[in-house]
Amino acid sequence: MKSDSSETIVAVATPPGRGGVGIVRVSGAQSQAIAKSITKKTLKPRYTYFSSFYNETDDVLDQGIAVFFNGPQSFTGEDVLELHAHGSPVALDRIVKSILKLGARMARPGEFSERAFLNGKIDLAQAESIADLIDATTEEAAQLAVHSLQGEFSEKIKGLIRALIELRVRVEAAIDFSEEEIDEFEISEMRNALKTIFENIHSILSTSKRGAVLREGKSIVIAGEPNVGKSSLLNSLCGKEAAIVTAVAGTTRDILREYIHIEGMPLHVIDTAGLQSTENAIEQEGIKRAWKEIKEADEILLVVDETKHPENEIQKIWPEYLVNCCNQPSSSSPQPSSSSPRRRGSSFHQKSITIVKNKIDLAGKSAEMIQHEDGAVIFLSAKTGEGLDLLRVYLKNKLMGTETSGGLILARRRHMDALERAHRLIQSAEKQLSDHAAYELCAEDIHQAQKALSEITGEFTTDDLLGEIFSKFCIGK
Ligand SMILES: Nc1nc2c(ncn2[C@@H]2O[C@H](COP(=O)(O)OP(=O)(O)OP(=O)(O)O)[C@@H](O)[C@H]2O)c(=O)[nH]1
Ligand SMILES: [Mg+2]
Repeated sequence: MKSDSSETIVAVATPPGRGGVGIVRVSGAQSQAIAKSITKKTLKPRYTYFSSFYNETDDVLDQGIAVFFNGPQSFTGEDVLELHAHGSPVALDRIVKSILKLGARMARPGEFSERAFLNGKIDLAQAESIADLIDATTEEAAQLAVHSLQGEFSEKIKGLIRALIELRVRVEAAIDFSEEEIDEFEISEMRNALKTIFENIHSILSTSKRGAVLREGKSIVIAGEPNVGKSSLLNSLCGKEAAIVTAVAGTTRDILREYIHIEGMPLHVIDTAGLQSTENAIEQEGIKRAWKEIKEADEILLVVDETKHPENEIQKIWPEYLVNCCNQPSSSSPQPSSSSPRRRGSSFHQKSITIVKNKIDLAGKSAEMIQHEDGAVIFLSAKTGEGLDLLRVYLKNKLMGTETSGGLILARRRHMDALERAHRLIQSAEKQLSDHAAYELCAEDIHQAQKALSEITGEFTTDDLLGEIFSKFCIGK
């Protein structure tokens, strides 16, 4: 696959708006001729020239630095011209218009990166990491994106693909022999190889899943009865008075969303209306919306007023949750929770709830965390801030693990889908080999697993997939 460099493309590569410098980027066969027209100079590749930028009627549009890169030694692998002008949207627009008149066309979103991929300068996972680096909102996410851009993630995938190809050759060699003719040792070697690959995929998947949290963030809903301090907790977590806090029960009606970071982990924190039976139509609507958020959240912080609810068990504090979210009977059912410990353990894993016992300053208690098999109970005061650090550390460890983010992979959903598919196929290949001695089917599973992994780096892709990936980039990338 190669890009069609006969079509020369142009776009402003710097963000819209005013700034010190604005860069116009051109890629394709006409780049050199365009450079000559705009600067009235013959640019030696990879040298910087201070120059005026002219239009077709020889008016000077701006002045700045011009650099010409000759393909394939350029970002896209084609001839590339960069004009570093002043960051004036109007001046940049005039330069782009002149270049369009010289025969270039406007670049589509992500087309520079797409050309770099098609010309083999970077693989697909690296191209995606450019977008991830640009979109990163935390230092950790930016660092992981740079690791992927440098090819660390791609190397892991390519290593797996090489191992799969090697194994497939061995399995295919066995197809032509009868079962008795195949050496036991050879079979056990193949099985071991499958096991190793399976474990490697598993480990990459697990670091990808944790890394994905850094890309996408998790959603945390703060729920509970009115007046327990939900909005106060939101405000303390995000460090500003985002939500209205009053002593009146039923203050919050609308859903309020704030984006925060805990040690580099992005979180969407959502404050909701207090849950209670009410005749008030506005509050009813707020409560309906609150339940919708509760059902969709990754995590729930159930806030409880410690001065009113000394219990720590969710069945006693929030029986409605069981009915609404877990299809379990509430604690008023004939089975008391204390007599059914097994049911307790299994039902709550459907949704992750952390109980926050608030207002410890009024209850005269100290900050504390109690860990249960179903989750944790954290005692804090949203008002004084005591115990908030316990909650932060707990959330960070729960959602991302206790290790540093260094070894994680900033994976995208499509990477994880491909890894999961490959994982299942390797499991099936192992079954074909061990249970049925079906070498042909085993080889086919290995082949499909190899194809799934090749989708990540882009060795095996469809035009639709490429279109979908690059269309999400901005113009100029
Ligand atoms: N002493 C003390 N008061 C608190 C604490 N947290 C909240 N409050 C007070 O409790 C009252 C209700 O707080 P909010 O944060 O508005 O409670 P809410 O759960 O959002 O209430 P609704 O929006 O009505 O559902 C306010 O007067 C807060 O100042 C706390 O930790 N200690
Ligand atoms: Mg509130």
